[in-house]
Amino acid sequence: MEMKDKIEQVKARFQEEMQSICGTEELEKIRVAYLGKKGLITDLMKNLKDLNADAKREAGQQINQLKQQVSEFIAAKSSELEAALAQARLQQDTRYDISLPAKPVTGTLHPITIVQRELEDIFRSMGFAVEDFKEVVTEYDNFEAVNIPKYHPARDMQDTYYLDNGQVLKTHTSAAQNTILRKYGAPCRAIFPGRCFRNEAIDASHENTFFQMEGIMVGEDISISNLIYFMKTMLSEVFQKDITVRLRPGFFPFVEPGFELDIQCHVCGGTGCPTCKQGGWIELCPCGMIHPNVLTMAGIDSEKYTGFAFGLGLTRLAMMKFGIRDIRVFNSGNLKSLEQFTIQ
Ligand code: FA5
Repeated sequence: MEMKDKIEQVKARFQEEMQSICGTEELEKIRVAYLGKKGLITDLMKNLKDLNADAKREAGQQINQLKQQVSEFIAAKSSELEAALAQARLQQDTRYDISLPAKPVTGTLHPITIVQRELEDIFRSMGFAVEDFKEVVTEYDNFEAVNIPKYHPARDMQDTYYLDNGQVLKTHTSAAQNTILRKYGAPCRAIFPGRCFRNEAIDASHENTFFQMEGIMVGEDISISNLIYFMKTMLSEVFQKDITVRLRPGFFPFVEPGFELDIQCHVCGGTGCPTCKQGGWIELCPCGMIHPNVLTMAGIDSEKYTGFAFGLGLTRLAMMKFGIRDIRVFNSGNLKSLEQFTIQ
């Protein structure tokens, strides 16, 4: 048989065989049968050596052409089969459905996070913005901006951690007052929960790392009645019942007048226990009318505007809400204790 005919024969056979291909494995077998080391096209190449120069050139070109056609055809068929396979897999595969809602995350929230979020919701519903603030702050923000000048004895009220760079670990959330007042101007209402640090001796109700939640409201006619209203609303929402509170005069350089709001100890019901140091009351929320100096330092006209501020002891509130007797539980990292609290 002439070389030309042999080539045509291989070509016709390939075209016929390709008609019935329906799988990638079959296609691979065909590829090996034609293009492999012992394949039909490779065989044709080997036969070239028996031809004279002219015939060799002509047949060589034809074989190369055939080889190229076969390679291209196989590549195209291979992509087609793979696409069909992927499509079939997608249709059968029921493992992924991106429209399904995510499974609930396992684990529990820390009791302070639970109370903090609850308070944020309560205050948001009363029109307060919720703000976050740094834990490392300047002395100015922590003291001067809230009317506690350098060398003022009031600095000793909070045993402060000083850093080498002159900054301090925030001793109270009041450190954010100046920044928040400047950010919103007057009128405004905002709360800003945060972690505070004091170099204190630790006992059942004192930690060196604890949480507070500051709140401020500034406007043209804000008075002590507004303050009492918001405190009462907040506490009755948190405890879902009327709770006994008392208001005592309290001194804080950044409020005038200043008060201490105590709540009756929830752990012992007011009879006295280590949590309330046998007194029956827990100091929970100092508050008062913002000192005019603080407003002025934040660029607010203190002749026109008044406001109240409070510094809720968030950690202590969580103790009362969940009946936790010892504050050290919160930072203990003891999951057995911490896992049991849920939103009520
Ligand atoms: C202050 O920190 C004031 N900045 C609060 C304030 C804000 C007053 C705005 C007026 C206006 P005091 O040091 O009392 O105040 O702390 C406030 C609350 O934080 C306390 O009532 C208490 O509930 C909580 N607290 C204070 N120290 C600790 C501590 N070591 N461990 C746990 N809670 C604490």
